[in-house]
Amino acid sequence: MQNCAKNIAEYIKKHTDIEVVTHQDADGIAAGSIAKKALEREGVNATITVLKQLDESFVQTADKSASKLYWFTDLGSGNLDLLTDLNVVITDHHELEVNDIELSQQERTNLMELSRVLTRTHNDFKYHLNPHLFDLDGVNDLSGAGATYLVAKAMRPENIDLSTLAVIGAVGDLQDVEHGRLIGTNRKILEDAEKIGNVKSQIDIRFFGRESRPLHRFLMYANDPVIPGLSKSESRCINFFKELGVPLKSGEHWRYWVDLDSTERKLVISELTLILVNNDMNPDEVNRMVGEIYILPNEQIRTEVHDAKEFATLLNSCGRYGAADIGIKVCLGNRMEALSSARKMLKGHRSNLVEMLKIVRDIGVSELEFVQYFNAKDRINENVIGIVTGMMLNSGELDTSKPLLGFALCDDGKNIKASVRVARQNSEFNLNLSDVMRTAAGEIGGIGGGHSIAAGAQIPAGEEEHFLERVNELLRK
Ligand SMILES: [Mn+2]
Repeated sequence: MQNCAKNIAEYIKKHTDIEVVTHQDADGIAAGSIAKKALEREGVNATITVLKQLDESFVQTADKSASKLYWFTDLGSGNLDLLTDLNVVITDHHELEVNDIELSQQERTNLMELSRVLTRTHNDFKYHLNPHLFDLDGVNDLSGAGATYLVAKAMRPENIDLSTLAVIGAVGDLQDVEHGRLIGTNRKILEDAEKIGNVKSQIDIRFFGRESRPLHRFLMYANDPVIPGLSKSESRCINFFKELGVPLKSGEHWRYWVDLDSTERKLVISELTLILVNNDMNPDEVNRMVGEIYILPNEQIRTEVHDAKEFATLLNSCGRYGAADIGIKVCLGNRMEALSSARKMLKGHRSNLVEMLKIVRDIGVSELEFVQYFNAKDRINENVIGIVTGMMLNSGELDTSKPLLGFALCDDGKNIKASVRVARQNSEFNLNLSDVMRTAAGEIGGIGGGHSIAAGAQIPAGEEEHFLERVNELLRK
């Protein structure tokens, strides 16, 4: 991968007219920011375009001249056939796809092989860095931001400081979840970030909100794992801390997890462990509670940007509300107005998500033999259907052995967005949802793709039932 990154870096340096095109989620925003900053250091003032997904409409209006270079970050690999007329480099981690063609497993392997060959020879996709091309996975090993960082680092050693954004991108794509820590290439990138003192990894409780939620609310929203008797009950969480003798307030102010000293933290963690064990939770589940977390020590404590996970959530909410530019500014170091606008969006995002979960409960989740689903129609926006599907599946309210699929009407009013997720607990799941989505959608004139455990599709409205039947069938197979 390093050689590939070096080739790409050299190729990029031959251009001055560069447009960075990236994905709108946290990983994509981090990836685009890495590219933007690296180019700035080469004296190139690149434009950034942020897309929900890459499709023909972008390519139709794109500049096809040889002097213009497009740097696709966190997208591109899934649409190789669209990009043949453009001068491109791609740093992505999504599965390789060719649109509108249904591939068998054998053909997919061939495509991978072909792409590897093209990467090594003089051809269209010589400048393509993707972990899948190196027999690594794009779920735990490397994110879009990480792939982009490898190229940035090859451009100039001082770009090592951009490793911080690569860690944020990886965590934003939940690449640390399965193992409770970053592994593989991500781990090497983390070492870079630690070496320069930008990130500090430590073992701690992994629930969300260590920096941003008062203690009792922090526990109340814990969902991975759910804590029997405490999750969702504010009063019981308050009592829990009272009984342990851990004060909820310091003077007038609520205390946050980061305010606890190490004795208090250990006390709480061992008590929570006891609760889980007493509720017959399996050891793997119990282990999920504690793991590696990533602190950004140069940022102000008790702000979202002090913790990689919270930083990523901040970026995600910017992206979801069409304000990726604000997220990019925060990535590039703005801690003033951009950060405060981003916070406003995060606040809106959270209350919006709580509303969305209520809507899903109201609609109800139906079951087929191998998949469960809900159809939100126009009640949930297509931009958040994926995150809502993931949250619902991990809420502790559903059977986690089957994937959950959510439908929402697209903004265009003509298509339906489908998002499918496998529960985090379901680590034995070894089917490729990206394949399932692409195949099922392809058969009814739609498109699909993504990752093995989180994927999506866009299909014509009215085809939901057909689509579901096919998904169920493919999962059965
Ligand atoms: Mn990504």
